[in-house]
Amino acid sequence: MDLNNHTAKAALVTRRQLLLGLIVALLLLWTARRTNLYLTRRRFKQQHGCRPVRKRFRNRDPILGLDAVWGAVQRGQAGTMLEWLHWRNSTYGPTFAARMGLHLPGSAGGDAAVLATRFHAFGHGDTRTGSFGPLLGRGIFVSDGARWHESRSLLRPNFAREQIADLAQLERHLGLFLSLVPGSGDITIDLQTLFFRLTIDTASEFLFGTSVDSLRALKESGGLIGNGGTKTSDSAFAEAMNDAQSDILLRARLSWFYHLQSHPRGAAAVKFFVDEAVRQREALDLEKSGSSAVGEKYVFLRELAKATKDRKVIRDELLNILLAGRDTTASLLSNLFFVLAKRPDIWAKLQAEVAGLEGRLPTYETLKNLKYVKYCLNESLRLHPVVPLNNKQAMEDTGTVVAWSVYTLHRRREYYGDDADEFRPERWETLRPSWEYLPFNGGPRICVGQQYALTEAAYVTTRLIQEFERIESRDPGPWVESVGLTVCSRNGTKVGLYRVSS
Ligand code: HEM
Ligand SMILES: *[C@@H]1O[C@H](CO)[C@@H](O)[C@H](O)[C@H]1NC(C)=O
Ligand SMILES: *[C@@H]1O[C@H](CO)[C@@H](O)[C@H](O)[C@H]1NC(C)=O
Ligand SMILES: CC(=O)N[C@H]1CO[C@H](CO)[C@@H](O)[C@@H]1O
Repeated sequence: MDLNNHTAKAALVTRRQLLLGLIVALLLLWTARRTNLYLTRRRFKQQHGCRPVRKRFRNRDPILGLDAVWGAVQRGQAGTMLEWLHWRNSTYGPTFAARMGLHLPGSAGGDAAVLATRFHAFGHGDTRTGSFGPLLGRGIFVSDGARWHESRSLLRPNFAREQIADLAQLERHLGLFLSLVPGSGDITIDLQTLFFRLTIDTASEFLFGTSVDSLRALKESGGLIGNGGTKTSDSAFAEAMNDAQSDILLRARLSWFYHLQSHPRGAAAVKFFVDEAVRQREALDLEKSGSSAVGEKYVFLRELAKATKDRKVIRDELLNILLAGRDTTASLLSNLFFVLAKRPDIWAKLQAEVAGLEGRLPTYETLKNLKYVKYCLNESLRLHPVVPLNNKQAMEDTGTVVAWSVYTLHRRREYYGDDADEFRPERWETLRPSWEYLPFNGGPRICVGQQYALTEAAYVTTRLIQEFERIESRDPGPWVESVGLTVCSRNGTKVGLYRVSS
């Protein structure tokens, strides 16, 4: 009995000592790591002559920065997140440090070092794999280094000039689009819904060789009838895509807390995509058409399936590129038409320019001459950049996350003048910006779809101007952001369109 008690006490003492030892060891380890990081950062600053970030956002929660995470989620829902970040710039100056769920984002600035000159030193690190990983796996958006390089090389030939210049398939989808728009102005429609379908239809055909044909599905289900464009039915594909995206978003905002968030809808959506990818792969095996014939189109999906048998890799890559191809161009068009519907003066100038085509369908070459159309696209991407926020993580040494707001950068008065907050396409007559205009990012990871996107947006804009003589906004309020993976209009693009009377 006594002996037992004694051993129990001894065990207790050793356990206590063990625990204490463990705590001391952890503290030492932590101190060593902090010291090492501190020294690395100091050496880096000396080598590169860095000036300190003087301004620091005053977090109410200085340790985890939960106030900033909560602020972002709340303002995201209210449609005022970008303005909030913008306000932080005017209070704290263009570069500042802040805590946000263990990450340290700053704000707008000249990002040439992060994007170009010191490209290899920065990557996406773990800032993306966490939130994007479950949907996007290891595709082009999420990967760095050799993996990224491989993805990019496989994708690039799809965007060769002669492939982009082939506008016939775009016109086919646009025909369906037009057939869904009532031409008698008094019916209000939401152009944004239609733009999202148009771009997924064209991007899937352009990259996979087969269109998901969501506009056709909409048409067959009875179309988009009046009253602000209520969705009557939705194709499974578009629905799954939406689900999966809201899931990524929530987790991107929650920063590392994404671990706590379950995502049943996202998982279901992923399964849908895996099935689709597998089916495509099997069809390819059946065809057995080894090498593509000379002059045949480069179809990313086919080349990818040739390059790998790994279904997970195929899945990841397809999802990445679909995500990139759908929302971006659709958001640009939605934002632009939201403004056009309220600006008859700009609409009239566009009409005057497009009249030069004398009713012919635009071609890749004739589109190039439509300067004012391009000014409008550039101006929309400046004032309402569809990818408004971005970040990278230092891979080599300091581990710091650098985040910047393109939205804020594009509104800086020292670059764009006192009317920076106004939509004024004419400013592009003289504007030649470099690192202060980054709608497509810059450096080696610049958007691979830039020319394709601008061509598609210019084509669609031109065609709508040819088809409709008047556009009327049915939205009394100003443009309000909806920050998803891209930024579009929170209230959609509610308009009445009057067909040209022939
Ligand atoms: C107005 C339309 C578009 C805008 C504003 C835009 C913008 C951007 C931006 C800012 C990035 C960099 C994102 C990052 O930090 O990783 C990016 C990357 C990318 N974009 Fe676009 N994009 C547009 C359209 C498209 C389209 C239509 C496609 C494909 C069909 C596409 C494919 C890609 C791909 C694959 C990347 C990743 C490139 C890489 O990491 O090497 N984009 N885009
Ligand atoms: C639109 O912006 C791009 C990128 O800065 C620029 O190269 C181009 O010249 C601009 N287009 C027009 C028509 O101003
Ligand atoms: C959104 O659009 C509807 C018309 O469809 C309009 O009644 C409403 O006021 C708009 N909301 C805002 C915030 O502008
Ligand atoms: C858009 C905007 O307000 N940018 C401001 C950010 O902060 C710097 C420094 O205070 C100003 O010069 C910019 O105009």
